[in-house]
Amino acid sequence: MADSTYPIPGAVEAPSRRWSQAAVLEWLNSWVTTVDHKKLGILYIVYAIFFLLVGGAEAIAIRIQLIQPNMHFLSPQVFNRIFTMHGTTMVFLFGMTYIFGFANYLIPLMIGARDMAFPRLNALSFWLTFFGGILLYYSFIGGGGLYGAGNAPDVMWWAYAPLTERAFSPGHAPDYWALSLIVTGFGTIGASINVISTAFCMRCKGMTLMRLPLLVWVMTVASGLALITITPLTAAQVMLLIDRYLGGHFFDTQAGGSAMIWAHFFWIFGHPEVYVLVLPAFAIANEVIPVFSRKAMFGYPAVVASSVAIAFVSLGVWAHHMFTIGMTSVGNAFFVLSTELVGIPTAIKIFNWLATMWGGKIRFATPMLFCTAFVIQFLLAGLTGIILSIAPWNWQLHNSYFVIAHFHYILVGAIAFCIFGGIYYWYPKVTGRMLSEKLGKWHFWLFVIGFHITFDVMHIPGILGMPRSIYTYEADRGWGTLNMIVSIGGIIQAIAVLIFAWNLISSYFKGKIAGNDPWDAWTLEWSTPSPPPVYNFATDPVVTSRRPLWDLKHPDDPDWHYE
Ligand code: HEM
Ligand SMILES: [Cu+2]
Repeated sequence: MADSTYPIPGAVEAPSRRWSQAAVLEWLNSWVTTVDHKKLGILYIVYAIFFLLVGGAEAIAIRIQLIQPNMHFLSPQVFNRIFTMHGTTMVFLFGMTYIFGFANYLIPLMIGARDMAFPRLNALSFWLTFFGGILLYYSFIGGGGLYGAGNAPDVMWWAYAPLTERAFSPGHAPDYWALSLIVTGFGTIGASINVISTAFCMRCKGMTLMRLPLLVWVMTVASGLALITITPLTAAQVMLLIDRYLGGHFFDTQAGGSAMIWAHFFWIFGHPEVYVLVLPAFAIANEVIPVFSRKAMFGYPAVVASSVAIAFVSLGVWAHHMFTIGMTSVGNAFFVLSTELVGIPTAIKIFNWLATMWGGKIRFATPMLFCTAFVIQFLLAGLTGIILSIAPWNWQLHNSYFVIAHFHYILVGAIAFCIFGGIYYWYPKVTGRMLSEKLGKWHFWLFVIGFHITFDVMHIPGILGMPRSIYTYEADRGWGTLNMIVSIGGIIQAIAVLIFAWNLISSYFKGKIAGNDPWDAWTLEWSTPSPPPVYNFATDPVVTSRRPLWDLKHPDDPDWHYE
């Protein structure tokens, strides 16, 4: 276990650290100019966690405003800005970046490569994303300053036309929304191209497509989907800017344009986006669940096929966000059915995870706790999705709090849980030290409990008719107690996330030394020192099965027996 032959940050290097100005500059320079996939991966993850905290703080601000009727914690305008920034931050700055953090760090290590296919494009993609995020938050400082929240976007994260036209939004809020997301969008395009090229072209000897670790497969599918769908979003944003500054009338209903064009462009991106965010969460669960069940993943080809199927089907369901615009009944029927079709590959996935755990020797270390909670969570979220996909029910629940409860069930229940699990799992590889299991268990239980208090209860005011995106509500509606409970759950989740942040920092300096392979795992990254050297592998690996490290550890029972 304790393996001190490798440079462990904080342990071996700490005594020689000189915090002179030159040393600090050199350290900064090494991060800013890096093209190493591992450093870029770490940058993406740190960026994502930072914006998870920012978006979380915004969520808490929203929940304080709604904790009881007639609150005046935020002004209506600042509420709109904070609310828009929460959604935009969580989807684009946190969700879209954690993917490339995990993908960048892990894919080359898992496929036995030295780096990504295009290291410089990789750095360019990260910095585009980075400056897009800065541009978005810079909007807080514009006219009206911080207290009035400046020019921060206030058009909701879906920015429906025609609210975004100059006539209705004269300031710069929609400009910040569109421009910063165009910039991060270019980063996403570069990063996706890199992931796909790396998975197809950089595999070591013996790593056939049917031996790719499932994480690599699923991340590649998600990147392909991101590449396809970011295009209509970018096009719509450019059209919006043309409307606002060059006299275009794409979305201007008074001049013969159509607000529906926006809705279509946005949701042909927006719906698959859910799967761009959720597939990488699946990818993490696909690695963690088998290792902690001591069994190979059940039904490898079915996992691959269902991921590809989910990506395809998700491209044909976007108008379930638009049932209330008054489509024809044939249109409605098509989108109800295509939406429910996604249930089939999703059910296959849940079945595969359960079958992997079935009869396994399960170890409930923190990574496994999070991934198990995710599976249960995802099943529940799927059920609320089916409710919403039925057109007449959708008419009832549209724009109600039920919708907010549903998508947080999916987004927080899948993404947040799997990211947490994944970070507990790979932190030892990245830093050479384990995260504290004790803090991990606190983090886990507080987060699950807070999560259920918030989002289970949130369905009820939705059914009782509480609309989404409202600034405040009257006392006689009977939503007060429910909202109080929802807000308290949110605060419990925030405490859990702060414990996590503390764990990340303190374990970096004081955590138990991890060694190469603390979980007794079987993918290639665990065969390298922790942290891995710049060149990853001293000699190019050659693999003969899906679980190369298992073969080394159990030569009597090699993995290819099971393929
Ligand atoms: C501690 C966790 C969180 C809490 C308590 C929370 C709370 C909220 C609340 C209260 C709203 C406003 C709903 C309304 O008034 O209509 C909201 C909106 C939103 N949240 Fe969160 N949130 C959390 C985490 C997340 C995460 C992790 C994501 C995404 C990965 C996310 C994505 C969104 C989006 C996209 C909206 C836009 C609202 C809409 O579509 O109507 N949230 N959130
Ligand atoms: Cu959708």
